[in-house]
Amino acid sequence: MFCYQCEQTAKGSGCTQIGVCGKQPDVAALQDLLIFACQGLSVAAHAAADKGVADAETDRFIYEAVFSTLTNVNFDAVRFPALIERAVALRERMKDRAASAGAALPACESLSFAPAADLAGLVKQGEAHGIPALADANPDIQSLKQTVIYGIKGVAAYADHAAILGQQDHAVAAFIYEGLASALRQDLDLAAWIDLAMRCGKANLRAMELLDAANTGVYGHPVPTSVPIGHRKGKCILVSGHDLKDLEELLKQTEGRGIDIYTHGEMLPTHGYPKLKAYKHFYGHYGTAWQNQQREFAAFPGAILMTTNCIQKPTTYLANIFTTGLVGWPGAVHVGKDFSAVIARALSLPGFAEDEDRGAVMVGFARNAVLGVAPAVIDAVKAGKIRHFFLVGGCDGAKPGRNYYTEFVEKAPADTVVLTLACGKFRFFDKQLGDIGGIPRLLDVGQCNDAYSAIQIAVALAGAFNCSVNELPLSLILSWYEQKAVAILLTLLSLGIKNIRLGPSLPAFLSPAVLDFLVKTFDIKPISTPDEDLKAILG
Ligand code: FSO
Ligand code: SF4
Repeated sequence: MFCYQCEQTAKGSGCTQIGVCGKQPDVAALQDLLIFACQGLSVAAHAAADKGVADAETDRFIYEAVFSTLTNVNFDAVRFPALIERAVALRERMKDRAASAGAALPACESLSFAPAADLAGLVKQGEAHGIPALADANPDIQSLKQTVIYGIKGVAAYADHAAILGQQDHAVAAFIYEGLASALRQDLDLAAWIDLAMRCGKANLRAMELLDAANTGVYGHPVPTSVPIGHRKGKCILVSGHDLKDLEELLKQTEGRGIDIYTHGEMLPTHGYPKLKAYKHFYGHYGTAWQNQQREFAAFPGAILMTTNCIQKPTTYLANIFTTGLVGWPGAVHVGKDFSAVIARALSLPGFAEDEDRGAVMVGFARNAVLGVAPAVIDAVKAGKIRHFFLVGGCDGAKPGRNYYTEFVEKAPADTVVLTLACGKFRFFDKQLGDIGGIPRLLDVGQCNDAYSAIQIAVALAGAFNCSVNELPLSLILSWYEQKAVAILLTLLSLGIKNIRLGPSLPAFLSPAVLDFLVKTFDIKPISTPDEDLKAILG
């Protein structure tokens, strides 16, 4: 196997024996084959799209299939054959539609590839379609190609979340088809790949805009909300991942059953949505970020529902954890949208024996809430009470270097405000940073899925100060882990945002020349130390 799509890749260069995440070689091969099958589908769908052919079912499938290959989503080999077969079936249908519409299809192995009949055969096929076999001879083109493929994985994730709540735009899928089909071509030069990378960022902005419309349209705009981080006596279910619809279903199905619902990881900001917080048994938040789940889930006295990434190998709690949607782990029970089995398990487990008050954290500072107090914020900046804003956000992970983010926030001066989003916030989410004239110094914008909200806040502030986002007293201090972060980074670059500080380490798939291009064009910088970076930013 060879995989270097995430930040924890082995030795900073690539996982070759087994994934650091726990991905087995057979699953790596099946994911590679699924991407190849999706590329065949994309060649046909891209040609068809050029002739005005669009198919919502194919769009929906491409989001799910590509999202299934994202880091920490699906580790269960037996779930992949059906996806590969469906990609090929939809490819055949799309080939017919493209031909009927007068589109010329290229001669390409991906258009005639037939999947093997059994799992072992598929794994063998996947081994022949991985990165080493399909790599471009030019390392810089290879680097940009993988950047675009990984960005597309992030786009697919956001588009899938939005589609689940009824928001779809064929233009997003059309870019995925174009990008995946382009990755099979040998005739594109560096400029063409840079253009594709920037357009991947734009497609992601649209996907995130759809997701923002979906979440706020269905559940209302988040409002500032205090969330207990202790617990109360009684039966309990912990919900993790990112999916709001799964949470809503769980809340509906557990209403009146004497079970409290707790969030874990990226589900924390869901407490701010009016239609979700209305459920009285939606009690509080338990634990921290995904990479601490083995310790935290083992100590949770109820059932656990994992709705998306980031799942890790279940230990003593295998019988308590259930997966739904695209997430999977071999041996963990996978459920649809009927959560009876999760509820039955929760009722059979002891639950919390006592109430425990561990304080609370504030969530709900998404674009609507922050922009609602924009005049006060602008006045505070003009009066010199707020000197600078930091967006300290992104993914968390296990590397010790990630202490940087905790220290950075602790050391940020008292006249600065920290906006945060995604699971990286758990490095400092319970710190009491106080306020500046009633404006909290720590503002939780939401999940990584809410990066659109943070962009809208920055754009609105730039409008109010009549300057560009790059001229605002705002610095972006980002942490990355998986491919949604790659997509967000491409979005920020496609918007011309400069001076981003990125850590804890740079992606293994960036070649020295591509990195040099990013540094020269966008002034992107690796993080150094909190003291040095704060000094460089604040002077
Ligand atoms: Fe974190 Fe995992 Fe949300 Fe990622 S839980 S690492 S960017 O999947 O999606 O922030
Ligand atoms: Fe390695 Fe990350 Fe790939 Fe897992 S997803 S195999 S940790 S590079």
